Amino acid sequence: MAVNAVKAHLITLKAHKNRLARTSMREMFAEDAKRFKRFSIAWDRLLFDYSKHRLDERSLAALLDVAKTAGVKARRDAMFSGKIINATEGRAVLHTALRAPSGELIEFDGRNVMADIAAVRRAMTRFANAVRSGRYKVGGGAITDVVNIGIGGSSLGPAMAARALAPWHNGPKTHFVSNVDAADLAEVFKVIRPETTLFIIASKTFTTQETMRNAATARAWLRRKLKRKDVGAHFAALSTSLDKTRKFGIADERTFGFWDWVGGRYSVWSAIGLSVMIAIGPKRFGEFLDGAHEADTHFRTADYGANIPVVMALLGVWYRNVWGFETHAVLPYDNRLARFPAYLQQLEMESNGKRVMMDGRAVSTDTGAILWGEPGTDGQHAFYQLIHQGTSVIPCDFLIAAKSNDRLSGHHELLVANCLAQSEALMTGRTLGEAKAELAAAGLSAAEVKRLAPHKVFEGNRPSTTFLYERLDPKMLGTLIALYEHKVFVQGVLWGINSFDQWGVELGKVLANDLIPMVRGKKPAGRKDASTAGLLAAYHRKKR
Ligand code: G6Q
Repeated sequence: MAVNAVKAHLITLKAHKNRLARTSMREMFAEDAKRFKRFSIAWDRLLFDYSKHRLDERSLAALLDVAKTAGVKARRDAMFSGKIINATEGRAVLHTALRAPSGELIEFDGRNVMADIAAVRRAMTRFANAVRSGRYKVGGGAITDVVNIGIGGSSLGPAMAARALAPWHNGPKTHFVSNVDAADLAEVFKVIRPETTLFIIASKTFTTQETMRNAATARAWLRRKLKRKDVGAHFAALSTSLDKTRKFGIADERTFGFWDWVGGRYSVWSAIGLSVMIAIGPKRFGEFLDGAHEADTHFRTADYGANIPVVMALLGVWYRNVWGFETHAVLPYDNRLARFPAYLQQLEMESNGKRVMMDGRAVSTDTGAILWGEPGTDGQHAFYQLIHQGTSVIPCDFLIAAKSNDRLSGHHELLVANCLAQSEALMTGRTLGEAKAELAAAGLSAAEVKRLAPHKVFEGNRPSTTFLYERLDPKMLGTLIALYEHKVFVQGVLWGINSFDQWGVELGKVLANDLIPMVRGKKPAGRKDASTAGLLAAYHRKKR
């Protein structure tokens, strides 16, 4: 029977919350000179500072107890060793094998999966090198542009990573098309030349409606622009479904496989990463994998109290289930991590947006938080107002590099100062007395001070974590992603849910297929609800 370990500890955790509700972080920092040291983990190239949380040693110990009693270790070992932990789909969950050293023995179904992984990696490397060097030639010569066509897990990872690792790009330009909205592909068509473009069709199942539509449109576009016999060489495929890639007309030697034990949102480490490998080269792609493997080792070996993903998971549970905060913001002070929040949105919300436990019973506590975010400093000039003074408390993750990847002087110090200032302001706030004193010092009349002071008060005591890393390079990116992956995993175990299925996306797909003939005007709305039928009728009227 599935267990919700958080639920089992809720009374104890709430008692800690009630105790802590009477004090503020500001006071806790004043009382404890060692607070920063006590509540931060200095690991390898990364400092994880979680001292600005509503947490003391006793409440942290209570949270660590949840992890200890939830069976995290057993389930972690089951995942790493290839047990079928994705029970609703009958699958193992082995994305960690994709970044493990090739000498390791990891078995699934009586096969050493490491040999299969190495074979695909070699094929990807050969192809990536040939494309990058210009040895792979199409009608127009060497490839200048690579377009990854895929959606969800077959797009977000490579698109996010390609953007994050732009300073390492020394291959063809990369583009990502995911949306079935023609606008997505149309904009890319404007900037590529058919003669020198490679389309990578990334789809595990090779049936996804949006991807198949975009792939067919790309093929038709090439057929119009090139000689028909030349078109095939402009396609590669990333898929587990060889019969379907063949049917589409993509040669086996340009089809790179993966396995059903790689979940879509965990697939950037597999063949799905090919566009990134082509952009930055196999060596740098290897460093990306190494960074993730280091996080895997950390997750497997560090004590829970010094284990970054375990602490991340517990903080998430602490706020979601005990304090009742519904959302969580990820705020990278790293412009190239602009798509990181969107990537994490899928990772966390698709994995842990569940309402039943493994055994089908209702989960009885809240699960995955609503994750959102944008890069700082832009966000500061937009939505941070609500984070500072709104009525909702939003725990934040700040991410910042010590070293910039860009040589333009005078920027990075400002970026760092802004990042640190935000977490400081959220934590310390500004009391009414301080607000009044500041206004008085600025020369305002007593009446004006009284009128304006309430607006200038910052409640403070608002929680945040800061990830301070050396530099955003391929290895660091791999590490950061894997830390969040394991956070999600731990939370899934704590809530007793399956983080590796996504049935919630099915119904919309089924209904979209049902609606297509009605949208095309080939079938009446039939027994659709009045709103859907009304919208369809209005659509048909308006498009005339
Ligand atoms: C991820 C999901 C989902 C999936 C896409 C694309 O975990 O399963 O986002 O990646 O629906 O699926 P295909 O790769 O099969 O086209």
